[in-house]
Amino acid sequence: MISTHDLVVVGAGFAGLYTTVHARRRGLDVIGLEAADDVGGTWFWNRYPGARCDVESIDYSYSFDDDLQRDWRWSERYATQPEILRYLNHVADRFDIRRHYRFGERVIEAVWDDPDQRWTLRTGSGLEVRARWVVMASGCLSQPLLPDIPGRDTFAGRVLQTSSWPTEPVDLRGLRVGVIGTGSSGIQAVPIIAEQAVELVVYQRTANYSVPAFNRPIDDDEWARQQEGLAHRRAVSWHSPAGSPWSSHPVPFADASEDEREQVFEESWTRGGVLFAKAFAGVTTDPVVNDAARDFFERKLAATVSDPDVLADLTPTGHPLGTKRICTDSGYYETFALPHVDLVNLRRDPITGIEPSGIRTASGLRELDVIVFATGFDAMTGALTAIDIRGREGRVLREDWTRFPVTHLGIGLPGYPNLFPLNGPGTPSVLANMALTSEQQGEYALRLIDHCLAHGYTSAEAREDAAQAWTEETARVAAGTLFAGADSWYTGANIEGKARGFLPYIGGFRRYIEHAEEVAAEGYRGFVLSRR
Ligand code: NA7
Repeated sequence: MISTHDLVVVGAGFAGLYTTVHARRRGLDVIGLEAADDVGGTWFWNRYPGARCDVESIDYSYSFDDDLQRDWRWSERYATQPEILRYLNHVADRFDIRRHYRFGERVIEAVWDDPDQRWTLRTGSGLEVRARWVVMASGCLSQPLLPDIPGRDTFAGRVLQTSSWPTEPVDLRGLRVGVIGTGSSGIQAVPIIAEQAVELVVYQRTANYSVPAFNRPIDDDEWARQQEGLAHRRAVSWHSPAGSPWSSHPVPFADASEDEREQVFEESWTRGGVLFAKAFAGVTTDPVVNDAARDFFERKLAATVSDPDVLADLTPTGHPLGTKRICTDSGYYETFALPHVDLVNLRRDPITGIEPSGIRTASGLRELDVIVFATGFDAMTGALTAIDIRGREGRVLREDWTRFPVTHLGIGLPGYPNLFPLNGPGTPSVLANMALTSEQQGEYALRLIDHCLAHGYTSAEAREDAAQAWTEETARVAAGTLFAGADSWYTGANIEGKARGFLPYIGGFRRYIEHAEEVAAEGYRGFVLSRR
């Protein structure tokens, strides 16, 4: 039997849980649909060894409830996947939100009924729900990519994917393991897999920039200091370009002396991981500053990797530092000094196929017991285009988006009334702290719904021209950076045939909020609000 609700929230990760909690607080009849068997989103699926967030735990957590912030004690500076999953479970229990979700329900179809002004969603199991409003909190990196390597399905050993790692423990002790992919997931998993495997072969297509996390436990003193400064830290984060309290060195690179530059790079380096890209303001916009950061990185790498051939293979070329997300590692480069670990540079020695006994590259066959695919995602758009979304007048989202996703602030899609993606193309999302972007996005969608309910509107749909203008603005700000020139999942380049263009909004979290608030203050400018 089909059930009818005010709102459907698709997804039970950071954004979905926030939206469901706050929809309930408003008294909306909300149903959540989640493909996984439980809450957690990204942190439910990506439970590979070494999985850890690259944003500090104190920042990568909800800010909306002071008691929650005080009661939840993070144990490490960068939280592991199990700890973040425990946190999201705690949030679900604390706000009694699980009962509003149907788990194990993957949405496969969403159809707009214009006369009724409602969506009907259908899941793989055949469950159907109707609702006036739909929030798609289905994730930016949730549609895994499994490359179509010839013979992939003939492998006789075990195949694992970092993005859908089994829930039961995986024992790799004594096994020969191949890891394909050296993005954040591969780079985090490799050192841990190396501790178990008897042989480990890392297949690298593109060398990435990775900076040590300098992770550490948070002791009681540090925790007390963090709690004391938390209100200020949150306020700074909400007004920052990336939703975290860190900013670049106040003196421009050009005005800094050689010594000062070296000191600033060293300090940002020891701050850890992605924060290195913030050393100076111009790291990802000015080639001169970028080159200086790259030079510093290369010196650190050379001091870590002694074998000159391995060092050459691990040295990134072809994309400026920071234009693919800098990886945050714990002992990645050091792993290649171990006698049972080999690096295969696929640019020189490409994979020709997978066979029952292992992976064959141009230079020969490596026999393996396990292949781990750490090969990334159909980012930003994949979770939406995986669903057959049919809007007004028969529009089909996955067809519209073959050209490029055109959105008004990411939230509004012309042709698809009342369907609000969170953290989608045209939002800061993956370039900022997703815990805060999820709060901002969820709240914004709910306020738009509040506005409609208060005025008796039955639909809110982005206008074509507003969406076109925002998409052009997103491209314009990206063009002022070094990002647009790099092949990455930010630009759709990791998927053959995917429309190319910079997907997230890189103008900054705060600037995005200002744009969005202006739109709201003008009665949701750029949206057509109508009554039926
Ligand atoms: P990423 O960052 O997209 O990394 C995927 C990796 O897999 C990357 O090294 C790819 O090389 C590699 N890849 C993809 N397809 C192939 C094939 N066919 N052959 C060889 N290698 C391949 O995904 P992650 O899961 O690591 O991280 C995603 C985000 O999660 C990360 O940025 C954080 O924000 C959290 P390529 O670079 O495309 O040459």
